[in-house]
Amino acid sequence: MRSKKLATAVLSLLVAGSLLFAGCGQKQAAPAGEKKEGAKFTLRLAETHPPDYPTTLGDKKFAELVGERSNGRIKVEVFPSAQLGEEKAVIEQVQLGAIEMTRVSSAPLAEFNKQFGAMSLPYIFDNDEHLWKFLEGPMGAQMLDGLEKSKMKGLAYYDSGARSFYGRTPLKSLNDIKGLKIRVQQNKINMDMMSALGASATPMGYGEVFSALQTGVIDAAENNYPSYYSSNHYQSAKNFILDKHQRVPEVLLISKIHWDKMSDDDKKLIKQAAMDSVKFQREAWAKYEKESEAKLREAGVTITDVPDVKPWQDAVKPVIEKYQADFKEVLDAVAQARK
Ligand code: BDP
Repeated sequence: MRSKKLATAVLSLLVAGSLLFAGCGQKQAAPAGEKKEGAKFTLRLAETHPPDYPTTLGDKKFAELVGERSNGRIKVEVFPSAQLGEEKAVIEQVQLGAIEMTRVSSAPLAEFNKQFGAMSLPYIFDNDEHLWKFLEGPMGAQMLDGLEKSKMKGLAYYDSGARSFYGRTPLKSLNDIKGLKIRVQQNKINMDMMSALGASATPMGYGEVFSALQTGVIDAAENNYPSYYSSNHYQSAKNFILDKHQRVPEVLLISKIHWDKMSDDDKKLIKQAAMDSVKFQREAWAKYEKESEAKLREAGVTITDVPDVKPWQDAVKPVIEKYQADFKEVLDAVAQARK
């Protein structure tokens, strides 16, 4: 399945790459400056989730707004279902300019831009309201702009709810997490978090988790309701425990190589369309979150509430302590957003 996906990814890249500048009558990637002054161009946007998933719906809304506002001159083409590759590989391609845009989780971004690591620290946000107050504040904007150092330009944040554990064996309390082999998103904070919980971390791309759970290569993974449901992970990991250890925002971003080639008017248009797609994405998120929870319950998944997260917070304290100094600026802003 993976190699077929990879072949499709390579093919899509080749096809899309050769079509990219077809509107300008060119076959090669344009040199800097080419997209200025009303140029016609296409931006491919890589998305890991399926077409009906709320981040993909946000991407499509963004594409629609860009199309309308540029009178069809700028086309955003969304490639869902990891057709262009897994997130980590896609980010590398975006840095190189081989893929123009992507929507990714902050977690893999952390390996390319340190500040985003803070978004994987457990329990730093009290709830969604707190998270969004932070994201919409000055530090949220600064982090998006700070991606320029990493050859990308952040445009907007999308909702991703809270992440919780799910496994093949019953998960009723913190104790049940101990000793498990758990798949994590690829960054070092997640590795430390699993050690703090007494589990062993197995980092891997999202697309590999389904078969890893099925074959028992891993015992457990963690995610929000929408991903747990749409990825079918619940079919072999039927025990979900709502510990809500992280709120990891999604990021819509563009390759700096392509961003720098655009006129100021086009940059404004793209940035505004991204920001205007957020409300739609968050509504789609809220709706899908409820629907996926209902479908999971219907499918007979065991869902355990965690009324008191204090023991979980205590267990992961060493992780916060380890990274406190590194992420001081971000954590100060997180504290500020709580007020
Ligand atoms: C989902 C994110 C997706 C990540 C995935 C993961 O939307 O971008 O790839 O988690 O766990 O919630 O890797």
